[in-house]
Amino acid sequence: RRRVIKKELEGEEDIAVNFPQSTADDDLQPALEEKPHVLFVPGQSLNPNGARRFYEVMRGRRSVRAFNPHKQPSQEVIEDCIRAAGTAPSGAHTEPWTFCVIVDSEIKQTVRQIVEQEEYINYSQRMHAQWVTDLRPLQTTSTKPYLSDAPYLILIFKQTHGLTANGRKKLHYYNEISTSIAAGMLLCALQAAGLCSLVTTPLNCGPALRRLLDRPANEKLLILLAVGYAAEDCKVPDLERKSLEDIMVKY
Ligand code: IYR
Repeated sequence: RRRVIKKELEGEEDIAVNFPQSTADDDLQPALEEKPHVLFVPGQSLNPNGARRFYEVMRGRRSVRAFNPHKQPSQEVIEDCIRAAGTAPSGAHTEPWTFCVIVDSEIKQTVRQIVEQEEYINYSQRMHAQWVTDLRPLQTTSTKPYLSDAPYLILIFKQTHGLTANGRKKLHYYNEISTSIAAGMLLCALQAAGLCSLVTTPLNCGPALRRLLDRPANEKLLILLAVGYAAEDCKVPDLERKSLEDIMVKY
């Protein structure tokens, strides 16, 4: 029976079938406090025309790789954006994310060194020729000035598990999906605040960056964001986006 479940779940078997420790049924407790539900109160919207206005904001977002190092967004704005990200839904409401905000120049410089060193190997050895070729229109290289120029770096870690009050392993279901959703919401909030951002997923840099920031072993780097205002002469690729007809199928 177990094997059947495994086969049907395709890759989700770990969370569905493999419990971290055998727990006698009588001392099973939910990680969340079990209490009566409360009446749902609808939140604020951007209406009238909320969806259109939100789309108009988001369509202006571009991945920016040249930042103005002299124009500093306020810490409060960054904090509100991370608050917004922290409202993301998560598996069993485990909130399995950590947002590390780096403003210190020396730490940014060290992040840049770590990433550039790995990216040099990525571009020259680890990424196959087709991959490097596909990136040519974006003009990316292993040199990453934005990692030291951007006023903020936000390193988003997924927590693969947590700890309960009594020191047991707390399962973080769908931690990667949950943290990715939160990351997407952070990108929206940054755009709404008039800030530019760049998503990077530095290949092979996770462990070194985790150690640099003293994060525990249950935290794995998911995404590294550079955040700030674009440099005056910032250029971006001349991209087009798929039309609604190309991304939506109606039934
Ligand atoms: N991480 C590398 C390479 C890279 C990969 C993809 I896929 C991109 O869309 C962009 C870059 C870098 O940051 O240069």
